[in-house]
Amino acid sequence: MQPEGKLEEIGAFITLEQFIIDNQESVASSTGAFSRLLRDISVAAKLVNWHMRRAGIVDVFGSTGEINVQGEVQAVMDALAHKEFVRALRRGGECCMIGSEEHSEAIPMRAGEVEQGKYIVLLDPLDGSSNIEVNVSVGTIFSIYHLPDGVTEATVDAALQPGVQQVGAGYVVYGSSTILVYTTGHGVNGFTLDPSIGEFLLTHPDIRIPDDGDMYSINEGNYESFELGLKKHIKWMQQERPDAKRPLSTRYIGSFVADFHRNLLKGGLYMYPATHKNPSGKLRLMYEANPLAFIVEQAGGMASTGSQRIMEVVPTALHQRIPLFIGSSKMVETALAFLRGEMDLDSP
Ligand code: AFP
Repeated sequence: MQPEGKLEEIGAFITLEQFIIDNQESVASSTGAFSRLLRDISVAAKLVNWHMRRAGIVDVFGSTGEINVQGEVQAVMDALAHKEFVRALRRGGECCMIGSEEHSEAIPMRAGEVEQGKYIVLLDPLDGSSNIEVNVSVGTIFSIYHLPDGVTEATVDAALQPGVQQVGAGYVVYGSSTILVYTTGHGVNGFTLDPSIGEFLLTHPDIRIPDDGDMYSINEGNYESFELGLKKHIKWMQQERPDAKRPLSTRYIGSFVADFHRNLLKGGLYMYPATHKNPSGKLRLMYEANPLAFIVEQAGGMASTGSQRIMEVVPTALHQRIPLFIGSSKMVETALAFLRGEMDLDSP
């Protein structure tokens, strides 16, 4: 429960740890393993936050000189964030395998040991990292699956499950404050890190995304390579029709997780379609699109490839890219109607 007063009443907030325990107790068969996994993720997030808050003071800007699996320059902070999550999950023992944007292969956790964790974690340790040097919000995105029944070895094939099989998903935004938002399929809750006590506190209980919004997010620099339906949709959103609450505003940070978080709280539409440069879209299915699709659906919104529900896509590769239309349900539905040719510039 969020207290009515001001933040001085810190003790009245529920901590993430307490929230996790309370929810674990409501599941009779729970062994506590999943709760421990979430705790490990939150510990890693705090460590990444600590590194982020020192950026500019200590030398964590710039690149490692490595090119990551996406063919992108790896930032020092990308590598640090990857290391913190792998270390926390390895130490915790509940995770059998990690798939990370910063590592081409799946990373087995306790190879050869009889007792291994039963969860697979796929993550983008630091989304939007090209923005760090200019103090723009960045974030971590994670997706959690069970090791499938009967599977004893945590190989990449075990991780290639459609998004509907996620047992948990979440993200952290390292912004003006640091917030962790997650779902286990029973709604969406957000926890703000209180730096004075080092705890995530429940500040955004039961998040619901507005059905409609007045902001859209897309890299319009790619306009020439968009398909016709999308070009029309953008022009339609820009029309001067005050009676229909248009034109809409554009908001594009270039950190997907930050754009998504704003749209989740205020209503909006984020699109990264196929382009000439990225014919399959730019974002990654397994650790960007799926986890945020799970969250947006749990909050009452929608996520689509343009022709299919994101969470029903059967994955073929760990680092697979996918076109993405995600956000408020009315806005996603309108985008899809334009793509199908059912709406046009003269539509109301
Ligand atoms: P980086 O992590 O390399 O900064 O990429 C960020 C990202 O994957 C996503 O967070 C942004 O929304 C998207 O790329 C921005 O891509 P464009 O620069 O092509 O718009």
